[in-house]
Amino acid sequence: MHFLSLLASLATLSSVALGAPRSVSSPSIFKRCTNSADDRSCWGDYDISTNYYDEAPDTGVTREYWFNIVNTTAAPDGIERVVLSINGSVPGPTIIADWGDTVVVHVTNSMENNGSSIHFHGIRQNYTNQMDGVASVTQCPIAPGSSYTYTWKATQYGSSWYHSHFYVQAWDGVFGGIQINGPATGNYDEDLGVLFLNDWSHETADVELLAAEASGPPTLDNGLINGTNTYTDTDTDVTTGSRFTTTFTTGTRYRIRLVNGAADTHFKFTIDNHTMSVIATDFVPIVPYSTDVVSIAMGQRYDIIVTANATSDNYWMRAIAQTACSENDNADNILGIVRYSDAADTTSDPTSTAWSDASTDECVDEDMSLLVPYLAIAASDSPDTTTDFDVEVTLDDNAFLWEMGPTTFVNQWDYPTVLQAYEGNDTWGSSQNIQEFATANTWAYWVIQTTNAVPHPMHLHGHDFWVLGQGTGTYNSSTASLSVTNVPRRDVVLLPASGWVVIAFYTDNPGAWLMHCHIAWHTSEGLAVQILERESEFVALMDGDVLNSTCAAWDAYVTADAVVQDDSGI
Ligand SMILES: *[C@@H]1O[C@H](CO)[C@@H](O)[C@H](O)[C@H]1NC(C)=O
Ligand SMILES: *[C@@H]1O[C@H](CO)[C@@H](O)[C@H](O)[C@H]1NC(C)=O
Ligand SMILES: *[C@@H]1O[C@H](CO)[C@@H](O)[C@H](O)[C@H]1NC(C)=O
Ligand SMILES: *[C@@H]1O[C@H](CO)[C@@H](O)[C@H](O)[C@H]1NC(C)=O
Ligand SMILES: *[C@@H]1O[C@H](CO)[C@@H](O)[C@H](O)[C@H]1NC(C)=O
Ligand SMILES: *[C@@H]1O[C@H](CO)[C@@H](O)[C@H](O)[C@H]1NC(C)=O
Ligand SMILES: *[C@@H]1O[C@H](CO)[C@@H](O)[C@H](O)[C@H]1NC(C)=O
Ligand SMILES: *[C@@H]1O[C@H](CO)[C@@H](O)[C@H](O)[C@H]1NC(C)=O
Ligand SMILES: *[C@@H]1O[C@H](CO)[C@@H](O)[C@H](O)[C@H]1NC(C)=O
Ligand SMILES: *[C@@H]1O[C@H](CO)[C@@H](O)[C@H](O)[C@H]1NC(C)=O
Ligand SMILES: [Cu+2]
Repeated sequence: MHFLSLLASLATLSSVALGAPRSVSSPSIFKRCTNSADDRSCWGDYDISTNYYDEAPDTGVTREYWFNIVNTTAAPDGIERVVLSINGSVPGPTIIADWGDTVVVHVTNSMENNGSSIHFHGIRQNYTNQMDGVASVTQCPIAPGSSYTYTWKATQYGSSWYHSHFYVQAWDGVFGGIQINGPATGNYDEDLGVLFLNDWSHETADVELLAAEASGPPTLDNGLINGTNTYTDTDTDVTTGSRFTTTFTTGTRYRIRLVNGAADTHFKFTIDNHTMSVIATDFVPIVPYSTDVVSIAMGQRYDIIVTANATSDNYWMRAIAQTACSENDNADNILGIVRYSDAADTTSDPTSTAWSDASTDECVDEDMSLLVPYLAIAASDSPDTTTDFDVEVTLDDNAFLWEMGPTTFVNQWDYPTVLQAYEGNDTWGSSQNIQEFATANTWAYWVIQTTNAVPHPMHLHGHDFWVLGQGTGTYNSSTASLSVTNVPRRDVVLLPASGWVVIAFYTDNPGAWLMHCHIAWHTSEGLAVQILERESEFVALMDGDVLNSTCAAWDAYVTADAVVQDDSGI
């Protein structure tokens, strides 16, 4: 069935059922159902079957946040260092909204020596490209002392994060959670919120980037669970910091929203003696499946429900850094603690052991066959366009650079894609890696492959994509097994080491949208392309005053401080 006719039939069905258009808010007595611990599938006039690509509630509610990006110091694992952060905390404040709310975030850059921008990862930005927060693509960087207001509608629900999209600043601490309340495919009693899995260095990210450019991925010092962990100095044997700890009450079902916010670490997440039910991949609710361990690539999210049904005791929660694709000095010691409220001992460290299936060290996605979207939507089996991309590493002047398809991506901070489009300058530079899609509502297939033994978590802005296939070895279109029928939909997929992935997306959102590898160093080293989707339509939607004034402030800062751009711009 064609995508649009599927949408149309869903819309018809539901308006028949309701007897009134959805946009008219009705008294609660006419609502379909009430969301409760024993029925998380419903959401007032909407529910888990609503096609959220097509419609969303209109709550009329605005959630307003003020973010101040500051340069300060912090000691997440007891070792003090410079951090760049939102309001001094790492992770920053969580954005919490309901499905259908409007979110407004006023960002002020109070740092002295860096520009900034805030990207709301996975948020579709439906017809609001200028709110996507990518320096050099959707805006000029926010200059020190300047502000930028991001406004977007939560047309999806679920879990994600926001982070700086300027330089490697996100991995110095400029990030935080996004929780959008809505229906779910599994029932739970308590929502514990976003739980960040990060890697962490005792040097700032710019120092690690220089190391990565010169000699490949650096070995990071540690990892954090929701911004905290311990660290043992091997020279002095002194342990600093503390573990993330949460308390369980027997019988309670907890929802946890896992986010991999690492610079360069693939994690396996597991809680000793507890099985989890996985209910969402990125912003897509799925048919729940049970597992002891979930494999999570950078930028990905998995929502899980954990039932407190083990013997009352203390248990380790583990974010195991997979050394098959990066090095960490503390790979097996990135731990949190789950304490049962009625355990005999509520202060000692757990003595629990990991599930045996958590011990395989590998950088892979969860098995595609497990990630079945609850809302079944087939991709077209006859794409309007198919594009092939080879992902390769190159050496330029002894510095590592990456390319995806055409060449190494470089965009200019002071001349973002949207400004170039706004000025009607269609002379795109070759390093801008422009992929143009001028026509609305077409299907694009992208075949992305690599012969390097390095996996890359590929993230697309402005869209969920369908994962048609994923494998290792050389991609062969006549033998690869691809499917369009209710395959995983998400916004980050792992391109396997020495392997391939085929994705499909639908051109339903005008804008300049990035697709890039989410490994911090690879983003900076140019592993990206950008989609120019329905240019004349997005130009017509742009706010020229905001565009111009942000760039004018940036230009003044660059001139005064002699700022030189030395990365890809994103
Ligand atoms: C996305 O924006 C378009 C254009 O304004 C609108 O027609 C459509 O309903 C929006 N989609 C959702 C899910 O709100
Ligand atoms: C962040 O700090 C600003 C003041 O600099 C304050 O107005 C705002 O409420 C804080 N925001 C949050 C989310 O804590
Ligand atoms: C943060 O402050 C340190 C000094 O404490 C300074 O060296 C560094 O340049 C500052 N970084 C930014 C981004 O302003
Ligand atoms: C950002 O600030 C750091 C210091 O905190 C500095 O090393 C780096 O060069 C700055 N980057 C840019 C692009 O301004
Ligand atoms: C993780 O930290 C964020 C930000 O402080 C907070 O909102 C969230 O609730 C924490 N998650 C858990 C599971 O405690
Ligand atoms: C946890 O599970 C292990 C087997 O994986 C079992 O030996 C152990 O007794 C369990 N611990 C508790 C406290 O139930
Ligand atoms: C605990 O609950 C999970 C999820 O419902 C289930 O898979 C598991 O078998 C239960 N374990 C015990 C020990 O009852
Ligand atoms: C048009 O854009 C290209 C690529 O960004 C740039 O090199 C060129 O200077 C621009 N032309 C004008 C007239 O601004
Ligand atoms: C792809 O597979 C077909 C069928 O097995 C084979 O004939 C063809 O040589 C393969 N192509 C490549 C490039 O390996
Ligand atoms: C923005 O600046 C351009 C010149 O770069 C000018 O043509 C345009 O009118 C300005 N737009 C607004 C809304 O000020
Ligand atoms: Cu990469």
